[in-house]
Amino acid sequence: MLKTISIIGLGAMGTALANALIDAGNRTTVWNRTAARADALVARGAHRAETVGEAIAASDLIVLCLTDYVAVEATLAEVAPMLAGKTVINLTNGRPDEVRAVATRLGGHGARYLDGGIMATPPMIGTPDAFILYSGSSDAFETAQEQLAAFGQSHYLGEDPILAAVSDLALLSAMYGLFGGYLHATALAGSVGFTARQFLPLVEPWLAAMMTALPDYAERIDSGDHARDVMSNLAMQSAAISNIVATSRSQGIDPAFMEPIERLAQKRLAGGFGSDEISGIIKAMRGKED
Ligand code: FVH
Repeated sequence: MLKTISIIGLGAMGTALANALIDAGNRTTVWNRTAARADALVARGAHRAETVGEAIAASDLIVLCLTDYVAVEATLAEVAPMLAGKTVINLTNGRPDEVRAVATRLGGHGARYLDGGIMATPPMIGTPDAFILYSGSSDAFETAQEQLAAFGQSHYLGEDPILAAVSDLALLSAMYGLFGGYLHATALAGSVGFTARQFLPLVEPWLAAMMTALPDYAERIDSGDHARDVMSNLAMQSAAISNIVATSRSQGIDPAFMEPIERLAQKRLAGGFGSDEISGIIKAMRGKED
């Protein structure tokens, strides 16, 4: 059983993680490039490491939470050999090529590497709504599982270290699609005088109702059958999408957010799939038309 944990990176998220570990009774060592960001945690009982090397030496379990992998590389450049025999959990957002490079390099130094994707905002950490995706060394996950429970629900996805990062980016893609759609809709409604507050009681229940379509879309995507029991065919939806793009332009709203979906819908229409559900657009996204 691991006795201490070191957190490297005390931005908004790293601070939330460190607070959750302290709340759960863990002996927690903290380090941040800008040292003052550790002050409040030290006041709550964390041990301040003066250097990254000191943070690594203090614990068998090292958690990294930095802006990006450039920061990870910069932080570990001098101290990577010190990670031999340690468990490293990297909760920094990154691309699969970056994850593989770091996993390979740290593995070469004898560290057990677990990559993670945090599906929560800082205030959610430590609540049942927070979940964290992990992939990489199953030994590392099993060893650290008890401590990781302080952050929220843990989902271990498998030995391939890129699984968590790609799943994290996929979920963020869904989130940015939602946010982008909401912002475009609010701009368009604003062009005829609605404030965002006035528009909210319309857009919020509409999005919630449309979310109920996802299980049906998932069935269609996995079966490849987008033609059965169609309620809202693509030809009809494509006409509406083009109306959105044209009306955005005429109302002085940049249609950039909606143009890609218009292009994909038209590609499917040109392929003869106008009577399918809109879920069939995924085939155009995958570049694997029927
Ligand atoms: N905050 C959020 O809502 C999201 C939720 C989902 C997960 N993300 C990911 O978490 C990583 C860290 O995000 P963050 O919110 O803590 O970010 P910041 O508050 O901006 O803090 C950044 C920390 O990174 C340190 N840092 C940056 N560059 C370097 C470097 N070259 N060398 C050493 N440290 C570096 C920075 O240090 P300092 O500026 O205070 O000295 C902060 O500790 C991130 O991957 C999100 O995608 C958060």
